[in-house]
Amino acid sequence: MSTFAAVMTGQGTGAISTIQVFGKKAKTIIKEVFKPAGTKPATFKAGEILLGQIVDGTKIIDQVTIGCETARSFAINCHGNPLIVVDIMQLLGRHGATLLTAEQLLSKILSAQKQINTIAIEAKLAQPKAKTIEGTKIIANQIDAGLSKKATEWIENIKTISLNEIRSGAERILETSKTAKLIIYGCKAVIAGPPNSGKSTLLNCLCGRQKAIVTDIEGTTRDWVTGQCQTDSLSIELTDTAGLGEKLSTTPKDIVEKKSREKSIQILEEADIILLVLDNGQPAGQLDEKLLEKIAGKKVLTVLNKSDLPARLDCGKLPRFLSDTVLISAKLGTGIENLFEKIRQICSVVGFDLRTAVCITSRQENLLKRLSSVKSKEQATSIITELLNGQLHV
Ligand SMILES: Nc1nc2c(ncn2[C@@H]2O[C@H](COP(=O)(O)OP(=O)(O)O)[C@@H](O)[C@H]2O)c(=O)[nH]1
Ligand SMILES: [Mg+2]
Repeated sequence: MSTFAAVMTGQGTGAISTIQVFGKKAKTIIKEVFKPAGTKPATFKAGEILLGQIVDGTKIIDQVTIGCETARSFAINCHGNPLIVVDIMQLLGRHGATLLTAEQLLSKILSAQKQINTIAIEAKLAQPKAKTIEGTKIIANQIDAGLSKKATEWIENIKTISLNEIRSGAERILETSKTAKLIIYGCKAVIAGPPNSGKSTLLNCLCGRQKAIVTDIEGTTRDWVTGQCQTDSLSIELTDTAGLGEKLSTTPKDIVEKKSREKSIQILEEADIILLVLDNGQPAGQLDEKLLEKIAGKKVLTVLNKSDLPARLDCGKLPRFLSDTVLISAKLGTGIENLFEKIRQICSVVGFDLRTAVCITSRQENLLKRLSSVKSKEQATSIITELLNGQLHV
């Protein structure tokens, strides 16, 4: 195994940055680039913290502390200026360290611990990406329970368990994982609907601040505006896009409008849920057919806005897939808790068992897909073994 270095702290300026050096020659490299403060030579014993300078020959790069974590793992804590960080990384590179990303290095460190399986390593690597506390719990549970436990059980009982049981088990995990992913990585909600129905007002109301411009003039929203909000275990990324429901069916006037529309359609296709905002104070106008076509197969919540005005919209005339409705006033902020509750229901996150087995990486997902149509016990054993102990995809 060679020696690796990576910046473990976030990109950009910070008070302090941490560079991890890990591997067989880590101590040798550290000794070459570190000059301890004071007169005593440094011992680099595990558990020690050393104060000194990172030097390139006679040139001082920065004053640092070094945490000696094990005989082959050291954390250099330097000042957070990115220029200093780059200088130190380049120096380590010249002294023989292979430069990696934080995630790549973490996977090397974790893989070196023989007793932990690949699912556990993937869980540890995914942990910082979770958007909610519940998401972190789902991930953590895959280590001792969840997917690790399920895969181990399959292997232990491979002689007695039926292929059908394995196939349907894998299918169930894939299905449950869709909800788990929303809790872990967040849910993308797109706000669509006719002009002036209150889409931008809703975005501002849900984000708790003025992100999108609101006026009575049609076409006020020219681009797409995003915002973030949270309801219990669900972190929601909202997008208010120009032209969604306003003019998808018409021919674009120019290249800018064409590009803007293409982007709007892409955002729509990637959405987990559509919030279709209609003006409850107006009789039903013609809903854009292209929009309806695009959202027909998706999770849709029809948001009847402007509940503070006399109701004029006849919901009975709406297409069937728009029948899940909630009445709000985005301007007054009323009905918002009901709206959140509906979103949670539609996303199936209510009462989700955080200990259930789910897949959290595309490697796991691909293996489970193969397992769901497995043809023999030998093939099943090989796929499950790969699931537990296969190569990481970092
Ligand atoms: N009475 C009332 N007016 C609203 C409500 N929500 C939005 N509006 C008004 O409707 C107009 C259009 O709102 P806007 O958010 O720009 O609509 P968009 O075109 O769908 O983004 C503005 O004058 C808003 O103040 C509401 O709940 N009640
Ligand atoms: Mg708008």
